Amino acid sequence: MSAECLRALGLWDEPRVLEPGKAGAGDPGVIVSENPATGRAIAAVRLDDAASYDACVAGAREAFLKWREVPAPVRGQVVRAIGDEVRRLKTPLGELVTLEVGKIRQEGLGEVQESIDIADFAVGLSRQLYGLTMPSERPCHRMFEQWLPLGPVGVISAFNFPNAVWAWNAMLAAVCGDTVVWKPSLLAPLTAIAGNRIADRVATQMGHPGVFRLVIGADDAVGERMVADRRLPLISATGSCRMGRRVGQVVAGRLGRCLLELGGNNAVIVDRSADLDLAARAILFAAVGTAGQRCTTTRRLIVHESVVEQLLPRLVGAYKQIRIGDPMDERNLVGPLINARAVDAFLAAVATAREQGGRVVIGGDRVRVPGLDGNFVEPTIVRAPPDRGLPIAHEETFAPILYVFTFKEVEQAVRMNNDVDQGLSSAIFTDSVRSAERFLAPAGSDCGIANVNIGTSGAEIGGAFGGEKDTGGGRESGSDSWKAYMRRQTCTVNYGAHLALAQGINFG
Ligand code: UN1
Repeated sequence: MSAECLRALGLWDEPRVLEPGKAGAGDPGVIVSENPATGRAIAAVRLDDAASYDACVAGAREAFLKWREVPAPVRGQVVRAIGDEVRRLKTPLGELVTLEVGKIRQEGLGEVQESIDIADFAVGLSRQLYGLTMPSERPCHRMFEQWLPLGPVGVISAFNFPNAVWAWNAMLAAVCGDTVVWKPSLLAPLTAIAGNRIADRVATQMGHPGVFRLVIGADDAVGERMVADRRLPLISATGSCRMGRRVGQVVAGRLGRCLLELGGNNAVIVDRSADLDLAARAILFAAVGTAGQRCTTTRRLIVHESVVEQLLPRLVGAYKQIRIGDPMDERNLVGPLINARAVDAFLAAVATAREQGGRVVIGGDRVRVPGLDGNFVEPTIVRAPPDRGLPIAHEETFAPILYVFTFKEVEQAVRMNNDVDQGLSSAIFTDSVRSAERFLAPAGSDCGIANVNIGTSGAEIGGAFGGEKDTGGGRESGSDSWKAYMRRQTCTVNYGAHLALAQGINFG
């Protein structure tokens, strides 16, 4: 399978992709991409250095000077053709995601669908980059705003959505008239090469080379240069809060623009009136899907004390039926964590939870899958001690651990929802209009995403995606997120023969 999807995507034709055995052992200019389900090498990838980074950004700048002059609907046609090509290659690309980052095949395909969806969205958007017209206070004056291309955009992406998050940025940036310099996670370089190759090949065939660019390198060689680079007016970065703080500070230091999509510590509130079957199914997907490695994963469950003894057994029953193993095997719902470090972080969090008085209801250990030397762990539920906090639940551990708390009044549940540093996604399960509306009111959830009777993960591309507080404040994907990729210009035209000053000033 490995060879098949790599071949279908043309990866062996890429000069920077090497057979794993052919890479010089210990060569610091090369990384090996490993399959997290088997621990085996898939291929080796040659890294960029300072010089190739520089050439890449210079090329992106040059391409930008031409691309910005292409009419937006024509840019949209290029994005449309890219979306069509991704549709054609959906299966191998989805399987490559599974192979390289270990998410189950259904989710690998779902991720590629998300990229197709945002391409479709961007095509429509290419005819809707609307500005406003304002009435001028002066006679014979017209005042309006227009949105203009911004420049080459730097995109930094994480391992867990190695195709879709780039697509959210790249497809919008492209219709907005920007070129893209993409620095993917070093844990998913092959998916990045495949995704960028499709976009670049299609755009080049249509006469627009150099719009989509890739730099693969370590943070010190490439990442730091990129965030400090004044040729990139916008840096859009997805990853940890620690990474985002660094990016935010450096970009602010050069007065650049940042779009930050950082950690989440998302909660589901289950109210006393909730449909518990619906809630249990949604919690299962949101807490266990992608082996708990989405930024939108449900990490905390806040349950009304009158229903917790009904809900928990249902969840435990469902957890017991989950099959863990090879993510390519469609019978499995949970694949591996990304690497051994993630397994260590999982085990450490479970141990800390125990020390802090948490009770492990199910799971808590690593899993040995016969025949596979992968990073598998058990989806885990930890019950917080009654009337005491569980400090570890304030941290985002990128693994399938769900901490369970109880509440008496919905206001208290909302306070608990908000009582973490991050503010990405949140949800309430309830059949009470009053509870649902309290959750959505100004004193309700403080997150960028607030759902009713839907889990915290699996957002559609049509809405703006992102969160508040330590999540970084950025919004990507749908709604009017495109505005981050353009510069706004306010224009006033005097078509009269007199110079009229605003604010009624009479100047001589
Ligand atoms: C992420 O985990 O970084 O809402 C993105 C979701 C997906 C995107 C997640 N559509 O879960």
